[in-house]
Formats: sequence, C-alpha cells, structure tokens
Amino acid sequence: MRKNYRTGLLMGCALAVTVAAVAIAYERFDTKTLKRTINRDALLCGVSTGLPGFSNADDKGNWSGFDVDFCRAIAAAIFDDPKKVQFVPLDSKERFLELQRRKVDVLARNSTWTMSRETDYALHFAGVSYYDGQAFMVPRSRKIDSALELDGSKVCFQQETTTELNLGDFFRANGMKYDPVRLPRIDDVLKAYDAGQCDTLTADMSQLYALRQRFGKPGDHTILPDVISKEPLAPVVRQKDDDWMLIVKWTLFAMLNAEELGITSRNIDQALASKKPDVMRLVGTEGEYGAGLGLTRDWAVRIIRHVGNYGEVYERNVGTESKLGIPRGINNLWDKGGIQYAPPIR
Ligand SMILES: N[C@@H](CCC(=O)N[C@@H](CS)C(=O)NCC(=O)O)C(=O)O
Repeated sequence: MRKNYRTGLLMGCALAVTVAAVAIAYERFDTKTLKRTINRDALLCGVSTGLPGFSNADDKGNWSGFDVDFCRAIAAAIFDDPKKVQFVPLDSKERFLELQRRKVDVLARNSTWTMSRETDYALHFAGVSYYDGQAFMVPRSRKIDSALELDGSKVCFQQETTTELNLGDFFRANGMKYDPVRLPRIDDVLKAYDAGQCDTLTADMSQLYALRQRFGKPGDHTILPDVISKEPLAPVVRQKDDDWMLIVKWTLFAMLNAEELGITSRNIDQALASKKPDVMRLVGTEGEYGAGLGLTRDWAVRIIRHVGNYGEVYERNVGTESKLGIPRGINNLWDKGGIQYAPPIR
C-alpha cells in the first residue's frame, strides 16, 4: 500500500515535471505574436538607436527612416494604420536578446543575416530588405582613396556587430596591421573618430552614409569604395511563429512586387481597377491571399497606400534624392540590374 502510494507520488511528480517542461518549451517558442500585437493595438518594433535615413527620432520623438517605414508597413497591413507602432531603440549588443525575450515583435534594424544569429538566438531573418557590405570612412584631409592604404591604422567600430570579424579577415588577407578601437555605443564610436582617436571608422556602407550626416560637415569625410564583406540586412522574428514570420516576410515581398508592377502610393486607386492578373492578386481584387496571412483582402493595398512600394521607401529615406544620397546599386529590382527579387503573390 505504502509502496503503491510512493509509486503514485513519484509518477505524479514526473508528470508535473513533464508538464512544466512542455510549458517551458512552449514558452521558449512564442506562437502568438499577431494575437498579442492586435490585443495591444500596436506593433512593438525594434530599431537602431539613431541612424539618419534608417531609424532616427527628431527632437519631438517622431521616428523616420527606411527601417522605421518597414515597421509602419507591417502596422499598415495589420491595422490599416501605419501609426500604430511603438519604436523600441536597441543597440547592437541587446537587439537579438531583447527580440528573443519578446521586448519587441520584430527587429527592423540594419541587422545582418548570419547563420549563428539564427541558431544561437532561435530567430529567423525574414527576407533581405537591403543588400549591404562593410566599408571604411576616413577624413577627406587624409587623401586616401583605397582601403589597401590603411596599413597600420587605428580603426574604430561598434562592438557586437559583424564588423569586427570582417575587419580582422580583411587586414589579415592583405598582410596589413591595424589597431582595433572597439566601442560599446555608436555615439562613442562617432566621438572617438571625431576626436581623432582613430584614423578610420568601419561599418556597413549604408551606415557610414548615415553616420556621416551626424557630423557638422559631412563633406569632410570620404567613404572608401572598397566593400569587404556581404551584409544582407533583414528584419528578424522569433522561430516557430510561422504565422507571424509570414506576415513580416510578405510585407517585404508585397512592397517589392508593387514596385515591379509599377504600383505606388500615388496610383494605388487606379491599380484597384486594373484587370492585369498579377496586379489583381496583389491588390486583392482576385483571390483570397490576405486570408492566408490572417489579414484582410486589401492587406497589400494598405501597405502601398500608407507607406509606398519598396522603391518609394528607398528613395524617400536613403536614395539619391535624400540627404544620404545612396545610389540604388544592387538594391535595384532584378529586372533593373539589381538583385532584389520577390517571390510572386499567386
Ligand atoms: N549589420 C551589422 C552592423 C549593425 C550595427 O549595429 N551597426 C552599428 C554601427 S553603424 C549601428 O547600427 N549602431 C547603432 C546602434 O547601436 O543603435 C550587424 O548586423 O552586426
């Protein structure tokens, strides 16, 4: 009797431990991001702490930029209101951990898609929003025009980025020496470079264009043409929430497909009357593609109307007409000489 009681107790405990373990495993993989976003009535979007053209808040706290617009596009698809976003600035060190801990629903923050970031933090990069590569910035007065002239330089960069490894690879591969100046925050990196504590600053090329805007005289700094790495920048979500991943991924693809089909925020109403099958599927006048995402039929129309297609977002924030002035380059669509290519909506 006593033995039976003890066995029963042990089995009960084992069951409780198993249930707890399953609950923890379930917790580790959050599958309810869309539901929580809707209940909260706002998207929590992780962005960088301040990169003009990508994600930057003015003195009234209004955010703007390429990454910020991507957050707004997701909010537009869900709520038909691009303003329903709370921006959460995250520096390079905290970004993936805070996403994993659910401080944000999505990270849209100049983050390079690498294998270890997906495997170490149980994340997925949803699709490349910007193809970038690492480069160097130097004071124009140094009269340097190639990264191969940087032998013996003191190099400033931000910690917990892909930058450090690429830097080591590049100098080693070219038989050159350097002195690393590794700093925790982007403001420290800028200050150190501005104070002449390093001879060059290295980061992704797009970010050098952005950071240059933060100096009193941007024209006093040259971005060298050498690109030393592949930096596919992509929005990031947690693993095992496929429904949410689909929304983030197809938001990007809808923006790219809209550009390819010539649909913009200005001509979206004409597109609604179009009889072209590809246009009809994108704008929801044919098929039920929104329902597959748990969204409405006009999900893509909402994105295009409120935020614009990929090209509009690129040009407005970072393109040659903007302050940053970055040529479209490989971020052009595949049929215009670039490598941006979205799977079709069908
Ligand atoms: N793409 C690279 C670099 C990303 C990165 O964090 N770059 C820095 C240097 S420009 C940055 O954005 N800092 C802004 C911040 O920490 O808020 C990566 O994913 O590691």
